[in-house]
Amino acid sequence: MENLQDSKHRDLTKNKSDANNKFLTTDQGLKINDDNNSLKAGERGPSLLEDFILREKITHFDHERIPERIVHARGSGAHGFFEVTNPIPELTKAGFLQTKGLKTPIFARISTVAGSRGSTDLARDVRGFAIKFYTEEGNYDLVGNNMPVFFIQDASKFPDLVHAVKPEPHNEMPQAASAHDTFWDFISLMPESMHMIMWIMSDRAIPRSLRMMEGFGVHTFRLINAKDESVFVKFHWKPKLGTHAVAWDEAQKISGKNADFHRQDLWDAIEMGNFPEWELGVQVIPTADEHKYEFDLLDPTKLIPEELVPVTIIGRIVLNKNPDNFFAETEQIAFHPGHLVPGIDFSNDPLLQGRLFSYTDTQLSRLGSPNFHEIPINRSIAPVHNNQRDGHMRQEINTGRVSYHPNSLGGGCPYQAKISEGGFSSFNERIDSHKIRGRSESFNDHFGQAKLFFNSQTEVEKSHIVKALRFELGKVETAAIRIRMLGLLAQIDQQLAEKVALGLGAQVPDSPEKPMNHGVSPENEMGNQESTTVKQSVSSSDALTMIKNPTNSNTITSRKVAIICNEGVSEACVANIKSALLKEGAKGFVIAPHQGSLKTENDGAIPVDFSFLTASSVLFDAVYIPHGKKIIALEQNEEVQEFLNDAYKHCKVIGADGDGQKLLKATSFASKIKTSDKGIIMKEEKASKDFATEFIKAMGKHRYWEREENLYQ
Ligand code: HDE
Repeated sequence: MENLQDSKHRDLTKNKSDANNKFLTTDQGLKINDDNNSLKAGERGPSLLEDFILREKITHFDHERIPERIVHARGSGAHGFFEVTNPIPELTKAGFLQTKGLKTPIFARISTVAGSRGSTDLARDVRGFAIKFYTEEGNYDLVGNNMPVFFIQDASKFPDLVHAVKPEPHNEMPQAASAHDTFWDFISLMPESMHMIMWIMSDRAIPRSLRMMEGFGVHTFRLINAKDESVFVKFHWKPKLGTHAVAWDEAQKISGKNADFHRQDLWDAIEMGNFPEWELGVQVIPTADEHKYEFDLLDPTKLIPEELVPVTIIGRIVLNKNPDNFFAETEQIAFHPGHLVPGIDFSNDPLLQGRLFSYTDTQLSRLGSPNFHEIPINRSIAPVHNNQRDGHMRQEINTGRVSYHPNSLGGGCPYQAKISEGGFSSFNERIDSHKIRGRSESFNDHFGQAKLFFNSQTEVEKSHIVKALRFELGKVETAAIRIRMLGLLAQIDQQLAEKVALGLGAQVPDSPEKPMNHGVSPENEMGNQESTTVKQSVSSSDALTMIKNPTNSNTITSRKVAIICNEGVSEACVANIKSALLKEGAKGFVIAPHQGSLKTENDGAIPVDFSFLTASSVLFDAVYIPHGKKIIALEQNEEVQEFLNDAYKHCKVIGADGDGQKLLKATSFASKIKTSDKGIIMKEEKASKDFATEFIKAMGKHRYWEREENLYQ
């Protein structure tokens, strides 16, 4: 099979346009002589209607915007490839999974859900993670999230969920935030959301980088092999850089300092050649095991613990090229879980089933035409021939008189493919059932896996969940909603509920309120027979934590270090850390009271990357204070103090050598530093190799969260 890696790039080249050395023209190709002045009746006279050049320019401008995505409006995308490392022909006949080393071009778009297109990247939210595979058998879309479960079990509740979380309709507030009454009102009446609520209140919802998140297909899918045998699968993708988060206080500050933080991080990493990479894997469940577990495989509020079914890695996903044009590619790309190739099929998960309708439908209003598949980024590299015709902005010029099937005038073309010729056929599942509007009883355990998730977390992670809930519910104005939530949290973990209640100054209710009191009919309107809690066969799973996550590595590749400097800084110290970081693929940035250059201790000069005004600790992973004659003078600088305070508060590595230590010792937190805190590195000796090695090793742990114990009591 030909290696396909560049085939999509070749395809896109047909539509690329470069204005270098070209004349300015109208849309009709007419060369423009004056683009600065409209046509007027006299120099001081009115503009003339006949100015078709002005009219064309302004008309086009007036129509530049398209509706943003109803959800996932804020996103960033990149090109890349998927490479098979472990072919699985015994499980699927999908062509792009058959041959070791085969590279299929992809485009990935990673997004937040609730915020508008211009909203901050660091909102507490689930991240969408959608990947389009341009395979030889047509486009395959894996449209997942960075959390393996979802809020609701049935598609019919999706508009309600989204209405509840979006800014409130009367005043359009708050933007990109779930911390408001309507969201928690809805959630407190939806016990099925409790597992997802644990995920969204955990640090998974505030990733350090889009490159440091896991991806999940969420629903159960089917794979089908050439013998028409099927297995169920769950898709997982695991980041090479590990799964990491920022602190919530940090996330909020980043939103102010650089709302494009994640977008920029992804862009810069790719530009620098630090290509983000994930391993793609599957959990495989034989069809015979469909009913083996205490949860239903069709229930999207449940995951399959990796202790029960391990993830088999089948390939790697690499993002290696930024888009040429955000609108043409990242904005216009249209995903759909129903874009399938032979060998992959759906399950009957009722959330997935609803999605199969929604995605084409939404493109019709967002992209404006059923011809959205012709937009270059959406175009398949496999040939497209059918009898679909016309519509807005049709690009293809179909020749001949035949646009129907069957036909004899066109020789029967385009003809249907046999299965042996790659024709798609749905899995031949036997269905023999009553038509019902309801839900299976096997979906009724709403707390079992919420408990599993909570119990799997380290103490630090549990405390972050408590704080997140205190924050979110603390912003809720209606006391009854807060109390109702405490009642639900108590069913996950009594201590969790009590700790949250303490922060809210409220009491955990003795018996939780029934959702039925709030417009939910007792008999099954939500499918809501009483929630039951089923005993879990796994009580704790490391794959669910971030801190103990098996994907974690101690690489510091692409991490950023702030080097705090003043006039008279030791050039040797700066050079020492910079070169040591560079060897690890990380980068040091000089930050000083002013931009330009800084005089060094030997009357040399070093360039300054940022001033304290244009940089902030939250934009870096660690801080280093090198030796310098005048470094202690920064003690008086409020911005420097805030810089260091934040770095400490957000549990980052802080290092200092020589006189740099004096500045560190002059901070308000100096007296709190424990000798056991391995994230604080001080050395008398200047510019030593040992210091750099220790600093880098410390950064490998990402954060020293245990520091929070003496920060918040
Ligand atoms: Fe989506 N979702 N979704 N969703 N979703 C959209 O399609 C929808 C769900 C996901 O970068 C929309 O083109 C329904 C789960 C991603 O372009 C829309 C339901 C998961 C993206 C839509 C769900 C997702 C979307 C809006 C419940 C994780 C962004 C714009 C039945 C497995 C794709 C668009 C991109 C986007 C509908 C639930 C992932 C309206 C009805 C569960 C990553 O069609």
